[in-house]
Amino acid sequence: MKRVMSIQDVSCVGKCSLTVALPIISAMGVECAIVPTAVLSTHTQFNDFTFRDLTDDMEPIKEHWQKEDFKFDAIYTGYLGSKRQIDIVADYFDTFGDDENLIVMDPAMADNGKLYVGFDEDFAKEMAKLCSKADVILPNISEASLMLGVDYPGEDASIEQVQALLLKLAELGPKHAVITGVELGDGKFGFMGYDTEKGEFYSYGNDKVDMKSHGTGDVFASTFTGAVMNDKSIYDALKVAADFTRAAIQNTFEDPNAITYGVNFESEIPYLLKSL
Ligand code: PXL
Repeated sequence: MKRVMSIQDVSCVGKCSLTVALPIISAMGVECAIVPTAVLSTHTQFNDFTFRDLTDDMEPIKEHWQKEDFKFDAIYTGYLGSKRQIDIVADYFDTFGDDENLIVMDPAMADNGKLYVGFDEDFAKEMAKLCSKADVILPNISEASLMLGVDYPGEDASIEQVQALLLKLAELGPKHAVITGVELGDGKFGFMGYDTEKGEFYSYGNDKVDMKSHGTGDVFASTFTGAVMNDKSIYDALKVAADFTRAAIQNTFEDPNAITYGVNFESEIPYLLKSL
């Protein structure tokens, strides 16, 4: 069985980060080992959330795993709580990354042009440096602009603007730069990517569901990682992730009793597994 290491927080209520990565990656038949970076009562879009910083546990966890000689087929990182955590994650990449495994980075830190509570522009620049060590990076438009220190073009950025961002992201050093949440024209909504080795752009989208939801980037990144572990190519795994994320949003959109802080990804898992 393939084994993924996922490094991100536990938001106890919020359907994001590890409470999304664990069920999705496990359901896809892949072991999901975790490095919890913090425990929050909810994600940071709520008021008055608690925050237990687990930075001091990260190095001892790494050292124990080195002693046990654990190997990982992928390392997938999401929300990180501080610059010090970014440095420690860089060390995880150096320790456990090799030519065989895949490093996936979702630099979860912003949406709609705004950084989440607790982050500043320096943090975004540090995250940009970490991208040099990743195989695939999965920012949204806000995260891409903030990491690059360029003006935010808006959620309705043109294809040309997104391509310009992708070329700059490619200079940070990942093998694939992928921007999620892109308007592709004709009502299609999805991702655009750039393969730095082939020098080629690619994209894929579905009909847009008219709803903005939380945690969808985490659903996307988790599904992508699980799909690559199921032997999909990078592009096919991105498509599986885009289809599943859209299905989860659509399900939530049609649910009169839906919660507002995340999406109904759980109900769509059986269909995800059929698509593998
Ligand atoms: O979904 C990204 C995310 C992850 N973790 C925490 C968050 C957010 C988004 O707000 O607050 C703690």
